[in-house]
Amino acid sequence: MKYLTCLRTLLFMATLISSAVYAVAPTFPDGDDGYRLWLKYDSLEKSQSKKIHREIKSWHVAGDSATSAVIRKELHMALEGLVGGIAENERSFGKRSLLLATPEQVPALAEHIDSESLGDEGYTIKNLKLDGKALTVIAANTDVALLYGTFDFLRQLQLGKTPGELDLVSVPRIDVRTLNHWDNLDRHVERGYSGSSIWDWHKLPEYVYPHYYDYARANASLGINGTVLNNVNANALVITPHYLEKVKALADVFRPYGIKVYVSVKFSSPQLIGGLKTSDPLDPAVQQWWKDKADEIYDIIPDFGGFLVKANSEGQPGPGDFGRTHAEGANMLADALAPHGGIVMWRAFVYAHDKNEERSKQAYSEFKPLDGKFRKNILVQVKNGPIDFQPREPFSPLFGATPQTPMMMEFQVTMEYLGFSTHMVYLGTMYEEALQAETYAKGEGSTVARVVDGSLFNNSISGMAGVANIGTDRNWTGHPILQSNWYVFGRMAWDPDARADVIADEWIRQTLTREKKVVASIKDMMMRSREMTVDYMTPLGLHHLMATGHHYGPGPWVDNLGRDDWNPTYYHRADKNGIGLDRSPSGENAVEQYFSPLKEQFAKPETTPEEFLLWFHHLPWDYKIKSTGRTLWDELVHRYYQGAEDVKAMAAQWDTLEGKIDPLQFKQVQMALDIHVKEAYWWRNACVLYFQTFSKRPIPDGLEKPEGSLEEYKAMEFPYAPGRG
Ligand code: BDP
Repeated sequence: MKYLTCLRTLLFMATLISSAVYAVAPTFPDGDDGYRLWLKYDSLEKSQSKKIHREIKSWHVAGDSATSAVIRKELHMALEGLVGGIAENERSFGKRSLLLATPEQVPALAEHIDSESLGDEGYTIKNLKLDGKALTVIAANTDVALLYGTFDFLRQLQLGKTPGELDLVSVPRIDVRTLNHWDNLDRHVERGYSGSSIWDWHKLPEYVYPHYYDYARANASLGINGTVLNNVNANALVITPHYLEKVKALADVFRPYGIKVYVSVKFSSPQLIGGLKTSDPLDPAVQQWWKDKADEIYDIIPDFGGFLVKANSEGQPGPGDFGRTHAEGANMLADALAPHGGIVMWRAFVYAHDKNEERSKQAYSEFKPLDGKFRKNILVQVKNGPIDFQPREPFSPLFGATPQTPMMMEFQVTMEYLGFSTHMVYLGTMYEEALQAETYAKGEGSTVARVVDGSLFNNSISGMAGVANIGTDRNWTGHPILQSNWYVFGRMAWDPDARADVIADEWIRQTLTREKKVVASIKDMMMRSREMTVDYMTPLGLHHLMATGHHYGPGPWVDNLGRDDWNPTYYHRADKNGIGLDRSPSGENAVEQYFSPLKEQFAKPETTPEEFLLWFHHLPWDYKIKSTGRTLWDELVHRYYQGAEDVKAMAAQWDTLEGKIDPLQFKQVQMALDIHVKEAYWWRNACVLYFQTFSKRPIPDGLEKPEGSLEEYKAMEFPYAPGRG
């Protein structure tokens, strides 16, 4: 008995201890890990679900291609999740069913749709009667377009619609809609902040991960139809037989999803892997080598997309090494690919070593004179701004300047210059700003969007590329909200006139919550987030103030790099008189590259939009800022402070969402915001303290002193910051 009591006491104490341990043990919320992206298909509200069941009794996919199989699988999964499942009718379509078909598969459809205007990728979703049966129809000319229609249909359901209400036509405005992966063959991702490369090159071609399929689904859901698998700073090996087998394995996975594979090639490949003595594009042996290489590639991958090329830029080889032009280099590759239907995306991100021209002007100087000299299967790929993916830049003056050469837009989706994957910055507003900018190339209405979609100059091909932010992180992009940048890129590549707020809204409702107030709050944060970033990093048109190499954090003081135009001091030009880079006619005259009336507007500080003031002008510290009446110095400081405070307020706003969205997603964003706030203040303090050494003016009244000392900030080093080039 005594023994038993003793045992009981012991057991009791053990329970107490273990529950105490349990109580204090740190816990981490369970929840949604973000892997499903915006394709979650969680159950819809009862009333909506009932209505859907009333409207659709069964569904039928008429085709029998690999793509049709993908559509079936997606519909099964999605309808199961959204409304508890709807039966597939494998043989035909009955009354009140959802029918997915091309007019070839169901000829009676022909009179109901305008096939010609849909092209190969457009689709329509509408309600109509066929053989006396009321149907909801997703119709298109190809199975891939039907897949796009399927994803739109599912998106509409998730946005609260029911099939009976749908009546839409959607045709992509841009032909080539690609992601660019800056992924190396060793799986390091240049400027990648979401883990390693999702391509496991070593295990390919035999080992194919499920995430390759989910990657394809996600892209197809946005209409992205191409992927460039490897870094623009290319490794020549990617087109050797060993790697082509691996590329083929990925192409096979992606084909049913309408996604073509492309690779970045090194211009000197004939020498590096071909054993030739030169890579001169006018040398017949070199031309033959590329032709043979193209034949070899298309033998293995018949629908291979083509090449992306970074040439004569940042140390990469190119035609310039042999005294040839970019057009001569690009044409040689285009000629090799043309018989197979392939294209060349030739980058205009060039700034030559030997040129003494201000950097923002060089791409235009190089490419404008080549207009009309490129083959028909070439797109020149231009970054949105004339420098390099900065938080804010005016649009590149190449847009609109080359009527005979299609300019393909290149956006950065990964956040190299925008705080990596811990700053919560929605880039939709930045993309929209660039695409909606007026070039005035053919008078008013000549927006960048119309240059890029080819409609302004009637180009026969058009394209948009996004440098991917995707990696092996479970949530793909390292930060739940940054998935929206992949999403908005894809949606704007489909429709360059789409609006950032509409897209943010639809992304939130599919990914995070459908609760109105919560949606509104998250959208509000997303929509303001990029402007805050501009404020705490590079307000008033400042740019390229990031630290050296990794670009993590502020480094406005850096002035010792190999090239003048790699130094932040080159860009801000702060001195005792003022700050900013004079690109007006009295300075570098970069404004001359823009059409009137922009060139006149940008020529004078009074008519330059404030957000570009220091991009185009070097102004005295006492210069009066029109919108606020403050001096330039006071305004600069105010903006730095405002940006940091806005981020802090955003973090507090996020905190109010606890319990209102998935706990794990909430927590992940909250933790990232802790870093974001800290780093916004770091940017603010470091930049203000540094610029103060020139302005010699006090921190404006009412603002606290920046914490820390400039010396401390300058001494900070981050040898292991991710994503290095
Ligand atoms: C710069 C990046 C560098 C890229 C380069 C490019 O820092 O890693 O290689 O752009 O676009 O912004 O080629």
